[in-house]
Amino acid sequence: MKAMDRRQLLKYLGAATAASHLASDRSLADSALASPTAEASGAGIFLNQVGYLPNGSKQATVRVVDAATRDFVVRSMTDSAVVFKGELGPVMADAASGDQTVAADFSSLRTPGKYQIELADSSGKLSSDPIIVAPDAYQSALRLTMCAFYGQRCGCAVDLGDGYKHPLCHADSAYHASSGKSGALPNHGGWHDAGDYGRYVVNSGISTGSLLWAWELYPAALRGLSLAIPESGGKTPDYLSEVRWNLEWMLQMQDSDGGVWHKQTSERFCAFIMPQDDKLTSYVIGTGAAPYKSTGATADLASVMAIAARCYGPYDAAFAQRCLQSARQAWSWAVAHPNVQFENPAGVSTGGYGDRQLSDELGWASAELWRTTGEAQFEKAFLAGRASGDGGFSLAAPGWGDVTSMACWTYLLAERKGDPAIRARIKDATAAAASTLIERSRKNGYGNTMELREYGWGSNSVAGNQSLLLLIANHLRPDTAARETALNNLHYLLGRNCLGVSWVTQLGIRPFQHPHHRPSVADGIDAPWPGLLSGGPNAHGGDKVADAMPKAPPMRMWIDDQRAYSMNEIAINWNAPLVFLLAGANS
Ligand code: 9MR
Ligand code: ZN
Repeated sequence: MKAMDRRQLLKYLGAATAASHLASDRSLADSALASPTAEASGAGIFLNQVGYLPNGSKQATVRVVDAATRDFVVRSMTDSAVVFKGELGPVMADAASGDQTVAADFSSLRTPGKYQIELADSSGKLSSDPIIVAPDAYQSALRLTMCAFYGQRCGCAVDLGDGYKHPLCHADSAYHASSGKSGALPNHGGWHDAGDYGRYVVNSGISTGSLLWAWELYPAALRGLSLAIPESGGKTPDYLSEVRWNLEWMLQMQDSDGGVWHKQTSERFCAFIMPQDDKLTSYVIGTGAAPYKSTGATADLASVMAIAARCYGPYDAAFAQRCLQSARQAWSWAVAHPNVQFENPAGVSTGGYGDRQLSDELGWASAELWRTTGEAQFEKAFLAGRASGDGGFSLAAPGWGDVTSMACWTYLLAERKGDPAIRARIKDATAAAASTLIERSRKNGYGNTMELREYGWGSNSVAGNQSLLLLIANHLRPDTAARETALNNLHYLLGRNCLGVSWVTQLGIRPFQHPHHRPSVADGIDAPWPGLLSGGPNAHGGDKVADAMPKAPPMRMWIDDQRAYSMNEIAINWNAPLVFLLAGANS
């Protein structure tokens, strides 16, 4: 079937197309076209379309039409044998989706294979998408979501294979009047932030920070990861080489006084064109008034460079030293300028990442620098920040605007002593936050950890970052429930949701197709660029398409439409926690 015909047919069915060339052994016959779960309403069985680990918990959500249905079976797709018989859980009213749901738990099915859930209700027989149980179920997902960062590279030619490529882009850069400097500069590199071609230090900070944390926590899962990038084959692992591409750009955003400019973007967003066709000047943009650099960008750079100094030491000592030096200078600048907030200067309308609360960024920088160097001045600064208010001990999942928990966790993860009382409080607060999330997951029909108000812009990254919290909790105090709950969010993102969609391009049976992502729209290829996480449901509005949608329960406030940037954009800080989660799942 031609790609266009398939798309039209699936649109009719209310489903997204299965990506052809990465769909491995899953033919169209056993995917979207045949699946009853392709519908957004009515009876259906929803599960992780990528698969499950043999020893992990395994639950599917069944959307009920007939509450009298109590039993289900799992059948092997190899020889049709029934391998598991189970009883459905109690009927739940799931507020996030508005659905009546029951859970089908088949955790005790541990034998690798390909299966299907079957059940019969008054409307007839219902069977699920194919279920893969395999020890390496998440290997290719990890690779794909990390390769996506290579696809976001700016300032060089990119080739992901299968036609996903572009030549050198954004080679013309200059200081914007708002930066306090003028003239051209050779500032290339970094990752395009999202569906736009801007590069933003604050968002680069949380993204590279969580990726490097994954490296520190899960080296076994990441050391051997082969990404087919230009640096492959050298002595540095591909994973670190990819992250370094963005770090090198960040370093160039630092002024000689240690401060860091907030972003490098054009003055406005360009049209839906390929990056090499975007001829708008890429400006280093500042606050428009002295000191021109922002506290958020500077402190975030300090944090990330302090982490990088630890990670790259074994592979490139000179680079690690450069990172540490840059972190120290940035920290001093941020301490001297603790509250320079960023707002777009006149004539600039690209993304803001304008944080109003900057003490957590400073705390993170201090804690990372202490962890790397052991110097008392950094610990003192971190502890001083803990002394105010509740001391920041009600820990939440991190995000680009709130890195309190990163600061606290790094203090705890440090291989040096630290204040025992503070350490104990952080440990307890993390365990408390984790148990709240575990409880929520149990009560949610689709098993994720979000509460209703968290379905906002980039909600899928909230799920991802809550998993990061759960995995850190499990690392600090081994807790199977925390790990399993972290994976529940992975199941949600990859298909166990009320729309039956996989929110990662080219992954799973019904991956979404129309990200707000300029290369995916402009490249003339039907399927979008691979490995990209959609922002996900957003009940708060934020773009014309979203604002025009009829109100529905929050998980339903999503549409596979490239124009809906508040619901269906992709972004590096959304992929990063997903990579972290997949690294944890593979460990
Ligand atoms: O991820 C950001 C989200 O938290 C904000 O609510 C939103 C509006 O300010 O901006 C998001 O970030 C966007 C950035 O400003 C520009 N590049 C695309 C980002 C993702 O939509
Ligand atoms: Zn570019």
